[in-house]
Amino acid sequence: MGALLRLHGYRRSSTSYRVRIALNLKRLDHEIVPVNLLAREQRGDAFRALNPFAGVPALEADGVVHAQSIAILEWLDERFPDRPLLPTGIEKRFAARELALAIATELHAPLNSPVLEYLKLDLGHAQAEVDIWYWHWLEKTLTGVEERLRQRDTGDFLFDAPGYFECVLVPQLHNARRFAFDLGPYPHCMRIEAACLQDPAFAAAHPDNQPA
Ligand SMILES: N[C@@H](CCC(=O)N[C@@H](CS)C(=O)NCC(=O)O)C(=O)O
Repeated sequence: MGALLRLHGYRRSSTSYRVRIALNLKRLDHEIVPVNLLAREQRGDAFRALNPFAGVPALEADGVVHAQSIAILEWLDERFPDRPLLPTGIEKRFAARELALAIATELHAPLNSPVLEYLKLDLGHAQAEVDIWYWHWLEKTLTGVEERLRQRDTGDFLFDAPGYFECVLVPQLHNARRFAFDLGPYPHCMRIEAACLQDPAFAAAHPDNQPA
């Protein structure tokens, strides 16, 4: 059942942070291989040979490389069923995926670093305009997430313990704070974040606790 797991990632990448949390929640031994996005290592030939999407994370498992953080979360649960990230039951599993995918596809995707770089460097937008773009997608998607959490009468976590959804939510809120976004209107999101940050699995995955 054991496997040699090697996570290629960057400490401030929210998608890498998702997978770090998942590996810690599932208590899977792994090695971290830092990829310096600022030095553009992800766009070099060596990294592209590993991951043709030229982004982090990439998870090597016994020599096979997996890319795309959400697919990696799903793979981890299928490959290592102990301490599952997804809850039991079709409706609960749906709820976790619904919220996680809202963040991954409607929030992270338009705010991802290559998109912001394209807006600024290729299309010539000023940083102030890029900030407006960033806040716009945060507000739109977090409003939906917050309302869904309210409808579900959520407590400290979406369900009984942190898992799939929390792996995606917490890194995105970390990024929102870096962009000085006011999270005040999203009390359910902030309550879940605060509870998660008490958990050693999340603390160990935090960007401040990673190698450079
Ligand atoms: N959809 C991919 C996105 C991967 C991605 O683009 N990650 C960012 C960091 S969060 C990255 O590597 N950016 C590289 C770049 O800016 O060139 C995933 O979920 O894994």
